[in-house]
Amino acid sequence: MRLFVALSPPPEALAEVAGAVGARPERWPDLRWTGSETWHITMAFLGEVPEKALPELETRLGRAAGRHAPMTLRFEGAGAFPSARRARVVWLGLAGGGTAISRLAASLAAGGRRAGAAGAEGKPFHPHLTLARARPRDGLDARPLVEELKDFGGAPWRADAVHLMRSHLGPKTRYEALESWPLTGGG
Ligand code: 3AM
Repeated sequence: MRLFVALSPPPEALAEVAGAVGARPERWPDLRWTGSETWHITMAFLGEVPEKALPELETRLGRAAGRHAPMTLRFEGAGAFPSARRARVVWLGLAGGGTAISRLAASLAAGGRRAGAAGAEGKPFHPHLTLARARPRDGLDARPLVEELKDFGGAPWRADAVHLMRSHLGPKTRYEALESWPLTGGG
């Protein structure tokens, strides 16, 4: 099964994001916009994981979560991967986590690796919420869109748990939360 670990922003924070996105999906029909019901912050991509690895994976992820403290985050700014000029992914940024959010992500990825989940090696962690993806593989010029979204700043919200998510790929990708662990460390 295809798995990743994510933060789930609270509904109020996601409502602000929806407000910021507004009617832009209609103006940018060449992008595949993510549905608000799928919005999350990916902390660690685990890739294909055999079902038999799940118990150990869950133990390790729970242990990692238990070593980190809750964080106060807010949505801020926007950008695109790999660049706004040839965007493949358009995103909103996340602020307030300092180094704690990267340390949590590294801990979760390490827990995944120890349980045999190969994940994504080498990519620097850049917390974001994916708003849209380009259809063509060579990307799309999203500079005006990123420019419009980049001044967005949301209210602070508390990230106090991580969730193990399963991707059900298809014409409309669906995510299923398999397990959650509170962030109970002292920071
Ligand atoms: O939450 P976002 O959209 O940023 O892009 C995929 C998505 O991230 C990412 O994992 C999340 C859940 O699917 N993802 C998919 N394949 C990936 C890969 N090979 C990947 N991240 C890194 N390497």
